[in-house]
Amino acid sequence: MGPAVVTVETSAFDGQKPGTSGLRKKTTVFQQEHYVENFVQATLSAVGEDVLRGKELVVGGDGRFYNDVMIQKILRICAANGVGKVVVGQHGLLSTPAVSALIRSLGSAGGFILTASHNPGGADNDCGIKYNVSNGGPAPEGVTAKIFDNTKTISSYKTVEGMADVDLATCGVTAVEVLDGFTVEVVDSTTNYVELMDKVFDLSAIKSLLSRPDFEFTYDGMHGVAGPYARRIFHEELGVPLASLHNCEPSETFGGGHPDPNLTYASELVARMGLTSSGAKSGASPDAIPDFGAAADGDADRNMVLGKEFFVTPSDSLAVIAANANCIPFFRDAGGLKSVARSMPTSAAADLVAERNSFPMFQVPTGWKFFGNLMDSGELGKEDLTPLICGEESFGTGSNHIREKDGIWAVLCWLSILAARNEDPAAPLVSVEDIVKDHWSTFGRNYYSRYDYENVESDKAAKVMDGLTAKIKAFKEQGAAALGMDDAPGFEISDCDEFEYFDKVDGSVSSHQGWRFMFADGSRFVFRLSGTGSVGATIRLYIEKYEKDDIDKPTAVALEGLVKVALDFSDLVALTGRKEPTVIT
Ligand code: VG1
Ligand code: CO
Repeated sequence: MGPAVVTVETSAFDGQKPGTSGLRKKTTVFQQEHYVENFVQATLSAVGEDVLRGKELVVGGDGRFYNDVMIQKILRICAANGVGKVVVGQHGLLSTPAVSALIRSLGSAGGFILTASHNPGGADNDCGIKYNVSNGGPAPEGVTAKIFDNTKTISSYKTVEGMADVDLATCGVTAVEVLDGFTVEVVDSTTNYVELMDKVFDLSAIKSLLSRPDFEFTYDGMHGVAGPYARRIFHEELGVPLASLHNCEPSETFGGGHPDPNLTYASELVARMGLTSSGAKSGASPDAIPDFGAAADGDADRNMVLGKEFFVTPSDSLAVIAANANCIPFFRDAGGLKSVARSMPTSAAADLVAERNSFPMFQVPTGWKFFGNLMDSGELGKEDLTPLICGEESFGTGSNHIREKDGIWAVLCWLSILAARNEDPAAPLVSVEDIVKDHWSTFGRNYYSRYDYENVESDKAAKVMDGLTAKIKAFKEQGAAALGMDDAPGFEISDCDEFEYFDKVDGSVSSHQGWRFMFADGSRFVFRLSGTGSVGATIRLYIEKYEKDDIDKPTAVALEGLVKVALDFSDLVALTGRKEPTVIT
């Protein structure tokens, strides 16, 4: 007897709700019988059997523990549901941006990405699944809502009994005998992505920069899936010695670390770049510090960029890339950048670039899925807003070359800008710090910081947020006087709300996207609850203050007063018992 399609009875699991970016839970939760199958079936049913019949899907992940098991389950369920073909990255590895790129170049119907992104991996940590649609981007809210509905009512799923595990170690096509015919093609994880980067950038200009004797480059793959891409691009294409590429071997547990590229978790790289976890100079000898350092998260869609003894905030990075987009052939050849978009909590630095260039700026809720419609605006019959650069304060930057944020792309953007500023090999090196400071002196500086309070008990977090909702209501009804801020002279809230986004392209509305408190001078603080955690609640506090001329202060000094006001105002310390945040960036 060959493999046969069977219907397996199951019952619904609670909480299979896709968050900011897919479904994320403890690995032990994913390991429960039927758990993965339920979610995958709910997804395929949400997309529609008729839509997927005979079509192709892409599957790959960041190499974390249990991905291999999930991939084989997905293959069986796809086969049983009439999907024609699944393209899988070799060894099951594909970065999030590479999946987006593959879906687009192959014209696939969509894809599954197995990752909990920046969350740690391993038997005691997290797993995740996200579904991307045919434009290569994360499933929009309409689709994720349908998936969640299906998970609540599911009573059976289809799979193939007797189908052996497909060998993912060797590239090539495997035909699996099932009712309608079904094939799996294992592809090299990096080739398609590298070809795309070669089209977007002038790699030879970057290669010249990297060959300067006074320019040292270093990269940290954080033991995630960025490693193989970094080796292919930075080493094989651009000539960077392998010794400069650290932690570039994907590991099931990310080497026991937290694959989140920020000042706290990328501590190895941060120290190598001459900084401490607060972003201050560590006092290491500048001669021994590289000129450029970068890191990625588990699934390689995030990036952190550092200069010698210098941290570039993601919000500034977005603004600098946007201001210098013409250094990059992808933008230059299309006649220059047409618009910029950022998530609401991201600083307004990019807005100033948009204003100066008279192109539109869009502010969307947190999560990459909201950028997709802007990128597809032309195809959707609206004014074409592309080429477009998008970014989030959470170390995510990207453009319409794909429909996800892209960690390696962001590094290549920075290298392109550096290459353009350093065309004369005999002139002294223009550094990352020089470029950012030039930017500030032109546009002013948006001092910015994010405080994360991880793993707060959910009921305590809810109390903080309920308090903020009540204050917004009081402000709307009775004005600023009702906020009781007399002990904070100089800080008068000029407006506040719960952010709501109206998507001009498809007319959808997304409400309750964060609590915003604005001041007359453009300063603000914002509170949000994270949608990517797997236990308890994570409260994020975002603080921003703009200075036109006073651009040389340490961030902590510039924001001190505002942080105090935000904490007093929210009563966060008393309500949660947390005196200090878990991470400050
Ligand atoms: C976080 C970030 C958000 C990002 C999301 C997914 O979401 O704040 O900007 O898009 O992670 O990134 P939240 O809901 O926890 O604040 V990734 O690289 O983890 O897929
Ligand atoms: Co990620």
